[in-house]
Amino acid sequence: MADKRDDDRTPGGPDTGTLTKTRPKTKKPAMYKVLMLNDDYTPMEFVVHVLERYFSMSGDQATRIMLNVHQRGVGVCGVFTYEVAETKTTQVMDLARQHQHPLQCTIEKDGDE
Ligand code: TYC
Repeated sequence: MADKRDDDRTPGGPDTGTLTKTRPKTKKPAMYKVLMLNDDYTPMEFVVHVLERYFSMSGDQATRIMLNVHQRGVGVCGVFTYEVAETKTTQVMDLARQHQHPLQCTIEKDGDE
């Protein structure tokens, strides 16, 4: 014999309810790329130093990124939350200014999140 509850599955019957999907309360923050721009005057060693110091790159990694920027005009130093990206950009620009190098960094919203 069928369970009595099977008969109750009619619209408005006792088993009717609203199913709410539980959404995680945490949302991934938007991410931002720190871009470094090429120029004709900033010494290569300075750019490598900046990449090691502010973007925690190894010497090899920093040299590769620097040469990439030198050849292509622009390159990605890393992807961070907005505040971190902004802080790093400011730190790089401040150090460059102190050394009177025209090195430029910019921030761009990361597309693929
Ligand atoms: N083009 C510079 C030179 O020949 C080196 C350089 C590389 C400068 C990367 C900026 O973001 C940069 N000295």
